[in-house]
Amino acid sequence: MPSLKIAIQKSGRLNEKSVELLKNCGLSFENYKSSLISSVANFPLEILFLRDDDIPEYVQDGIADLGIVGENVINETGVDVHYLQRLGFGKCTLKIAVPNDSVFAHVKDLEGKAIATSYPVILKKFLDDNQVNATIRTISGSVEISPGLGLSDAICDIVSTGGTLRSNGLKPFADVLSSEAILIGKNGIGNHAIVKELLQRIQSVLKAKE
Ligand code: PRT
Ligand code: ZN
Repeated sequence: MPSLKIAIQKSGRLNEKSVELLKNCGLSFENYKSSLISSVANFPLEILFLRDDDIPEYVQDGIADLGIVGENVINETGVDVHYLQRLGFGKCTLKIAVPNDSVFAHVKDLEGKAIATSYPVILKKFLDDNQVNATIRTISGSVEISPGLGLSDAICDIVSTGGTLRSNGLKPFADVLSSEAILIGKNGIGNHAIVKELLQRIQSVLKAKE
């Protein structure tokens, strides 16, 4: 049988858990070292190691058949892909946060304010849904320091423990999106025999963890 391709994160917060999940499914392969692609010795699958931001589009365009990536990244890229399985790791929440001393009480209080984020698409939708007009300042990293620098009145960023917010004098203000790692597939791939077999194995691994 010709093999399928699954894209996972090359390094970062989702890499280890993605590799562990596939290994727990009985797949035998080398984790990313220098090559960006590994073949699985005992299953018709190849593993592509990519930046997480590229995974949704690779799957949408069919360069990879499957992918493991955070829901936040899927929503931000706005791709048309199929959700095959929620994976229960990489859990986090995209939140709006404000300086500890700020007096904002309602989302409406963000009207006319500047919000820094790496998630302009998701934030825009949230603000529109709440009928709030605010300036979105898109920055690619270190979003948490922008209120302290006078660049924004609030931020919208991923929070897990909340430690980063606290150490930057910020407090959570509104939840925008809950996220976890998702197994996605290109449209129509769900009925493929290899995908069905992999899904079955993933579901038993997840069940054993319950
Ligand atoms: O290199 P590449 O582009 O592949 O990776 P990346 O640097 O863009 O992403 P990475 O590895 O940091 O995160 C991958 C995915 O993990 C994210 O897209 C989320 O789906 C998920 N995830 C889970 C998180 C966190 N938890 C998290 N805490 N992603 C980021 N953070 C960051 C957050 O941005 C903030 O700076 O951690 C900080 C906050 O953490 P706490 O614990 O202090 O609240
Ligand atoms: Zn990334």
